[in-house]
Amino acid sequence: MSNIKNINISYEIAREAYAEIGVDTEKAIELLKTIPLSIHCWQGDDVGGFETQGVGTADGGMQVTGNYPGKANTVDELRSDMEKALSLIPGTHRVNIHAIYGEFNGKQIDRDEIEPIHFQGWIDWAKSNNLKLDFNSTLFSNPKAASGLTLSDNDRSIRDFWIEHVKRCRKIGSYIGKSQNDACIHNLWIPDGVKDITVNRFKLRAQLKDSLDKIYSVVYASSEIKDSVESKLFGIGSEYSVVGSHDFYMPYAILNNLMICLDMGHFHPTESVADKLSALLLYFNEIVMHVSRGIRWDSDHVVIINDELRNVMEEIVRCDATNRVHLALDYFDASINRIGAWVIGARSTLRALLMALLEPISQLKSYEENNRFFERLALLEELKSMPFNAVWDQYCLTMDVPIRTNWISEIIKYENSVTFKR
Ligand code: RNT
Ligand code: ZN
Repeated sequence: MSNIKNINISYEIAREAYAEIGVDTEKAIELLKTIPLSIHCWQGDDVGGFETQGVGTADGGMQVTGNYPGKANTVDELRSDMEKALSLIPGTHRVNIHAIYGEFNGKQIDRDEIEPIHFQGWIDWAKSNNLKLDFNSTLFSNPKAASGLTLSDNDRSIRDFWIEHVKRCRKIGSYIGKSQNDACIHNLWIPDGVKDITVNRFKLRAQLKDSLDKIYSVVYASSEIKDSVESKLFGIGSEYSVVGSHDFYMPYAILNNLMICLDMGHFHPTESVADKLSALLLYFNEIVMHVSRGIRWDSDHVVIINDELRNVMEEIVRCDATNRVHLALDYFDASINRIGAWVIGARSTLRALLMALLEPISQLKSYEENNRFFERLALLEELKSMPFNAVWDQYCLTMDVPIRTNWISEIIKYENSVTFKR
C-alpha cells in the first residue's frame, strides 16, 4: 500500500515538473493507452509453430539460440504463456501469429493447403481475451524453401507453391479481419537471397516481382486486411544478396498501395531507422515497424530501451504518426525465460514510447524554427533526467499491471508452477 501512496506522490511531483515545461502528462498517458503493440506469438516457442507438434525449428536465415527449459509445446501452452505475459503489459494489444501456428490437429497440411478454419481457435481465443490478431505468411522452415529461394525461385513449381501459400494467407487475414471487425495486418517476409556471387540477380528480382503481382492482384477491402512487405539487408546464407531488398520493396510497395515494414534489425548497423520515418511518411499513409534489437547483425535480441528504440519512438511522435506507424514486436531469445523476454521487450517499447510522448515538442520545434539551437540542445539534454518513470509507474497502476519490479517475481512464480513442470 505504501508503494501505491509513494507512486501517487511521485506522480504528482512529476506532473508538475512536466507541466512547468509545457507537457501534459495526463494527455501522454491517454494517448499511450490507445497505441497497441502487435505482440509476436513466436517468442513463446522459438519460431517453432505447430505443423509438427513441438519439434519445429526455425530455418531460413533466422538463428534462434538457447535452450532455456519450459518452452510452449502446444497451442494451449503458448496461449496461456501469452496470457501471462499480457497480464504484465499495460494496455490493450494485438497478437501477431504466423501461418505455421495453425491448428492442424495432427494432420499433414502443407503450406499450400491451409484454410481459415485452421485459425478459428486463435480467433475465438483472441475474442475472449479482448485481443485483435495480425497475420504472417510463413515462407521458411519448409523443404520447399531449402534452396534459399521461394517466390523468386527459378523453378516455376516452387514459385507457384509459395504464391498459393501467400494467397491463402491473405484470405485467412481477410477472414480474421472480418471476424474481429478490425483490419488484420498481413505481413510478408521471405528469406530469398543468395550466398555468393550471382550473375542473374535481375532475373530473381523479376521473378519475385511477378510472383507478388500475382499475389496482390487479389483485392480485399482495407477494412479486412492491410498488407505490408518487409525488406531486408542480408541474412545467414544470403550474404551476397537479398532478393527482397529495400530498393526492391520501397517502390513496389508504393506502386501497389502496400505498406512497407521496417525491421529495426534489417539495416546496416550504423544506419538510422528513425531517420527513415519522416521520409517514408510523406509517401506512405501507414507503415509497419518491426521493433527488434540487432547486436552487430540482425540477431533479434530482446528489445530494451536504447538509443535506437528511443530515436524511433521520438520520431514517430514528432511526426505525429502514432496512428500511422503500426508497432509489431519481432525478436526471439530462447536462452532466457521466454515469457520474461516478451514482457521486457513490450514494457520497454511502451516505456520508450511514453518518454517520447513526454517531450515538449512544440517548444522544441519553436526553438528550431527560430534558430535557437542552444536552447533546443539544452532542453533535449535536460529531458533525459526528467521523472518519466513516475509517469510510467502511475500508468502501470491505472492499467492494473504490476508496478516497478513486481512483474519479475510474477514471472518466476509462473515459471516454477507452470513452465518448469513441462
Ligand atoms: C526475419 C524477419 C521476419 C521474422 C518473423 C518471424 O528476418 O524479421 O519478420 O523475424 O516473421
Ligand atoms: Zn521482422
